[in-house]
Amino acid sequence: VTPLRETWTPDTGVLSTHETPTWWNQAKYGIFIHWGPYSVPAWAPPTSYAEWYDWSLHNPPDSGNPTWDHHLETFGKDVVYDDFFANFTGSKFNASAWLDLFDEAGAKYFVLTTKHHDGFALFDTGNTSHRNSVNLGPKRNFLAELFTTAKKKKPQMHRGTYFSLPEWFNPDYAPYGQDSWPGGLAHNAFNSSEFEPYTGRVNISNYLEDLQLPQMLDLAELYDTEIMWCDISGPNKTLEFAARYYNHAAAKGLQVTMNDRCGAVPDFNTPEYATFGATQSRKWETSEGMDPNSYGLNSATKPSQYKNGTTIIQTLVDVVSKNGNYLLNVGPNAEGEIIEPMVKNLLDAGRWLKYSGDCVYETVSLQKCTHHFNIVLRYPRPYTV
Ligand code: FUL
Repeated sequence: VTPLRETWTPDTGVLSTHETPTWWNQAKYGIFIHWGPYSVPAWAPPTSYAEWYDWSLHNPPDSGNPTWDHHLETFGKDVVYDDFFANFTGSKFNASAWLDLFDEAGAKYFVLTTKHHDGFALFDTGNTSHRNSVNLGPKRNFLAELFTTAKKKKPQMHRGTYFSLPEWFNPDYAPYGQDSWPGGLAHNAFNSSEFEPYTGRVNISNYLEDLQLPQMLDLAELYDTEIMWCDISGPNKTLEFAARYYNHAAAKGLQVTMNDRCGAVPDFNTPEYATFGATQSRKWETSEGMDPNSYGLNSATKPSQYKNGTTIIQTLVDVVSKNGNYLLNVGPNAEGEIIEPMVKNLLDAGRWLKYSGDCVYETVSLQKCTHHFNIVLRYPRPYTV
């Protein structure tokens, strides 16, 4: 348990004494949501992530690349990635409906992609960048809507934020070299002498100080995120961030946590589409899509390929038995709906959790639940038992 401290300082030794909170250790099951302009094309070849559409389109920038071919056929060569912002409407986004679903599914927390590698934020990024859903496209602050509704309607549901430290094609990130397009702007995939726009960029002098850190601090201090779920790591100001985050949390009486992709002082590790062979002494969390290969919605995947209720429960039980949490991802469509087959699978798993949830939540030992787990592992439709 994290020692009580009045003040956290940006010091590795101090910050590494921070640990995952009890609520997170006990929660076991969360819903991850990958939603952004990539939900418009919603496409990837097998084994690629659909939320990587922008990257895949440019790598290699030539025919023979399945995303390039798909794009040409479906949208034509004049459509660039930023054109998708206009079609990312969120017109059917309903925070209450999402939260009711997560609750019925038996999840105890959720983590929303507040900004993926494409740099498009689902919250107001103020004067650090105008590349967000408040200035562009839907003109809505989806993070605020979801968090405010959650605080009001489902106060017991914990709230987390995924945040990509790099922005792939932002020229302001290019000096750091890592996980960005060399030199900054993307060459047009169909005409390499042209560059694509990086819509919403504002004049800043230092990506880390003027964009990355202030955006992370807003998630902590304006939105009270309880899970800072960073991605990619790389150049960062995470020591400064963590000290401010933990001080803010202490002042507000919140117990918060940070994953291992913020670049420093992680509370927990995050294997992806992977599990451990044996129980780990330190708490961990695995994430994966309900889609077998993607977090973002991929229209090329057949719903019959999704993890069904039984598979979800089997995975959850396996992960929990090894001291992990399970962060299961759904990819809503561009209008903001979680599509029917995903809803069904979540609810099927939720029915089993209503019956046997006491063998999952808050557990430290699985002994008393062997019977329930045998049911899960032996019968194809355990939730009807
Ligand atoms: C990865 C990302 O590159 C994926 O798109 C996804 O967000 C996953 C959770 O983390 O590193």
